[in-house]
Amino acid sequence: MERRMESIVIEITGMSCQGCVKSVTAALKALPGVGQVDVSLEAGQARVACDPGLLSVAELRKAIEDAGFDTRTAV
Ligand code: 9UX
Repeated sequence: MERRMESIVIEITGMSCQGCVKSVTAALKALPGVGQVDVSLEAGQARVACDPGLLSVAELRKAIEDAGFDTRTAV
C-alpha cells in the first residue's frame, strides 16, 4: 500500500534551547504516521512529514502543546 506523506509546518513559541528542540522532536516522532521531523529553534517552526490518513494537524499541535509549547498552524 502506498503511503502518502504530507509536509506540515507548525509555528512554535516558547522554545529556548536545543533541549526544547529535542523534546518537541521526540513528542512528534512518538506519533504513529510521522516520518521526518525537522524542528528549528531559530525559525520557531517544526516541519513534519506525516500521513494525513493517520494524523491531523490538530493532533500534531496537541503533541507539541502537551510537551509544553504553544503552537500555531503556519500559513
Ligand atoms: Mo533548555 Mo527548553 O534547558 O524547556 S530544554 S529551555
